[in-house]
Amino acid sequence: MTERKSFYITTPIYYPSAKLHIGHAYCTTIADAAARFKRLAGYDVFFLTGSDEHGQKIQLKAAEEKVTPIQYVDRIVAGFQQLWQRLGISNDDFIRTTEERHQKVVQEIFRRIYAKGDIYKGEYRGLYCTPCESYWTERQLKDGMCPDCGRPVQEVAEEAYFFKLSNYADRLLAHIEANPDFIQPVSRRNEMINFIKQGLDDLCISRTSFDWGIPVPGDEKHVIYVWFDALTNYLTPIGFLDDATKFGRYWPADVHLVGKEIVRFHSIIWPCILMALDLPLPRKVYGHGWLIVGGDKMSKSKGNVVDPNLLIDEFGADAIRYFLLREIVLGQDGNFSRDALITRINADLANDLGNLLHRTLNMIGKFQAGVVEAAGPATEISVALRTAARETVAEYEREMEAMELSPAIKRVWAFIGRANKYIDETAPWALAKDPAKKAELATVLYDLAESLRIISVMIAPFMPATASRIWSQLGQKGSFDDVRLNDIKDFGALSAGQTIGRAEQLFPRIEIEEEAATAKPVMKEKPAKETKAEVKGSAGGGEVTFEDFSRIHLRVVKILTAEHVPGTDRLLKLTVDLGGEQREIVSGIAQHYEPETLVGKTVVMVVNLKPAKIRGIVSHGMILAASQGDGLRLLEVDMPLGSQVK
Ligand code: ME8
Repeated sequence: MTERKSFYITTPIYYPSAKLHIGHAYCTTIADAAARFKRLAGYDVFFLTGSDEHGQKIQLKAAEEKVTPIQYVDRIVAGFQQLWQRLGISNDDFIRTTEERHQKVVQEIFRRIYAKGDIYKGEYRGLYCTPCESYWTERQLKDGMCPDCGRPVQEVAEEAYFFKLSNYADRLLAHIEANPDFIQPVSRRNEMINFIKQGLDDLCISRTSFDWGIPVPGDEKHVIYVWFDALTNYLTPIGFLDDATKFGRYWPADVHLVGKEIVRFHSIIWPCILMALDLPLPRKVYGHGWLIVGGDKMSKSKGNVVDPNLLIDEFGADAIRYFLLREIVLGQDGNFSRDALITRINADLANDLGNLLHRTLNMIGKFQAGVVEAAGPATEISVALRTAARETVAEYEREMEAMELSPAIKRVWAFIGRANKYIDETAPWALAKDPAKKAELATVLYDLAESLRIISVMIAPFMPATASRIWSQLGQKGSFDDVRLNDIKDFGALSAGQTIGRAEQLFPRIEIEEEAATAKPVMKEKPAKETKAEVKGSAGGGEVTFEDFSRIHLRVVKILTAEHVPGTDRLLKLTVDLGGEQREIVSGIAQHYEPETLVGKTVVMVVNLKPAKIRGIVSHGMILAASQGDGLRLLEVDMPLGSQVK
């Protein structure tokens, strides 16, 4: 038996200095789609993500919260792991740099490179801002002062260990030039070549000014610099020190997927460390672009940080994954907006994909009593559809192998469009009326069910939960995990005689209704709309179960701006901060509050309310108020932004 080809892909290990945002989710989703595709293509895949937990910044954060550093990171990292689970991330391991297995690797690597003479003790000189506990270079200063707090800095010198990066610059340059695919995209590669050509200084790899890190072996007042510690994470879980077979199978890594700002660490420092260890270099460092929000870089101070957990609550993981992978071309920056997300969900998922599935299952149910019959003789139009399916699978494979995810998705959607058109062209409802056309009808319905089976496999890397839902609605047996790309290369592998499963809607349309200006988008005495829950037998009616209630997500938000909606006397347009993310909402409270008195109030908002268009403004939520008679007061609370109300 031939050994299966292996594929090792990594994401950056993220800092637990704050909660993860949609940019982190973007990177991890790309890596997940690539890993899932390779599994589908029959590779033996190892997919790694994790957390980068040491360093001064984390130590300061923990001190601010009056907990120990490990208590602090344990809490945040549990949130990382929960997010990845909710987003359907299929990582094979999760590396935390505070784990003992990692500490051993870092110290061993330090020892080996030191023994070789490529690490030496020297003096680190820098400009230090005591109140900020930060080192700066001359260039980073603002008017000679600390760029963070504006206070004077002092020149300090401290004993430190250095890695002889300079020893490896020529070999590295030769490697980059001989391997055009090593750094991608090409714009990043050119940047790196220019950077190396300017000359590489030796790298300071230890600190004595704080102690939240891995101690230098034999000189424990030093801790190892966070990047030296972090980069070596890629070796730890694949058995660098303890499992030579596993290590041989997965190293060198096939792809280190990273954001463009850290390509330099991965394509210069990391290869030099590996050369010093006499280890082969990774095959590829891929620098993806940044997600921007409303045309701006995400930042806490701008309040435009998008929380992926809230998006999953509202739209489900697969819709978010689809949007990120389809909308943004790998390697380029891309914009995230809720409106664009909703448009994609409605057009591509509810309409194109949802309708194809719904129409097909409906017709098999109605015209063939729910059993997919064997195809009759192929018609010209059927041959054309089958050819399109084969070509789509072949091109999809080529693009996915090249990590061209967005083009691959577009190709699958072109085929979904082709299959929808096939329904219109063949008009199965007309064929069903004519007994002489039974065989022709069987061909059409078989072709559609088989197309959907093929589509479900192709979308599995992007939308794993949706793929297996389609699979079971088609009545396919067995676990989706056993499906391989080879199973869809020949059109016609779907076995006839199978009973289809229960049809379920994949993606409900997100209605953005035009609401009348008299709409009451604040909660009055009673909820404006009852939930879909069945209301059983209570005298007052309107009883809801706890599950019904917990579907309503309430959070503490702060009102940032408030203004009248022109031409109305009841409506105000508000911008609110959910603790990072900003939303626009329309609220019918103008008769109770002057806009300027609202700014700064901390109130409660329903965050997963269906968006509604009111007077041309899309309102993404509803704030709660209590009212009696003509009086109305918002529910103000004294809790941190983003707190859940339950
Ligand atoms: O740099 N758009 O961790 P980090 C897209 N611990 N991707 C984004 C993004 C955005 N707006 N913001 C962040 C570190 N990312 C180090 C890495 S690796 C050995 C050590 C993604 O928490 C992107 O992949 O700052 C970026 O490179 C990474 O998160 C940085 O995460």
